[in-house]
Amino acid sequence: MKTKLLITITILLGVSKMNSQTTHNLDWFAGIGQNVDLTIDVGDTVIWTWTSPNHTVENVPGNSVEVFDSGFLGPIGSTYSYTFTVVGDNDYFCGVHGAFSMSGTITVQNNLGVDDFKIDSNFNLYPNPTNSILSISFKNEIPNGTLEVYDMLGKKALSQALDSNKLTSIDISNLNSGLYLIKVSYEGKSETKQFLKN
Ligand SMILES: [Cu+2]
Repeated sequence: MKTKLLITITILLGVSKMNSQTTHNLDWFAGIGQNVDLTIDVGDTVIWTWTSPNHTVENVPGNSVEVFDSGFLGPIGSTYSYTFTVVGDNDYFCGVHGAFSMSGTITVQNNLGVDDFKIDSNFNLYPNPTNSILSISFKNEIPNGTLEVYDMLGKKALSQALDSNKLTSIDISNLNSGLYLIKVSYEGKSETKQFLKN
C-alpha cells in the first residue's frame, strides 16, 4: 500500500526514479571534527570511507539507539558500511582519534510515506511543483511552530517561523531544482510532505 502510494506520487511529480533506500557516503579522516552529522530514513545505509589511515566507526554507548562498530581498520580507502533500521539518534566517534577529532550523529527518521501522505493531513502545499513561492495552507489555525525544508540527503535548506495564520508561504527561489521535504512542527507534533522545485 505504502509502496503503491509512493510510486503513484513519484509519477505524479514527474520523477523517474526514487529509491526508498538510499546510500549516504561520508569521508572519514583525522580532524574532520565533531559534526559529521546526517539525517537519513530507516533502511538507509551509511558508508564511511577512510581518507586518512587508522580509524574505527563506533556508536557512543548510551547515546545511540543502535550498536555498531567497524573494528580497527588501517589503510586509506578502507570502508565501513552500516544499515540503520531503528528510528532515533546515533552518536558515533572514532575510537582511535577520539570524539573531539572525529564524531557525529546519524539521525534516523521514519521513511517517507508513513506520515506524509495520510488522508487526515493537516496542511496542503501549492502550487507543487513550483519555482518561487510555495504556499502552505492549514485546515486548522496553527498557534506557533516552525517550518523546515530539507533536501533528499537530509540537509536542512531553509527554515522559517510559523505564525498564527492559516496560510503561510515560503520563498524557495534560491533552492536548486529537485525534490525536497517540508517539515511543519507545532505543539510537539510534526508532519512532513514532499515538493518539487522546478
Ligand atoms: Cu580516527
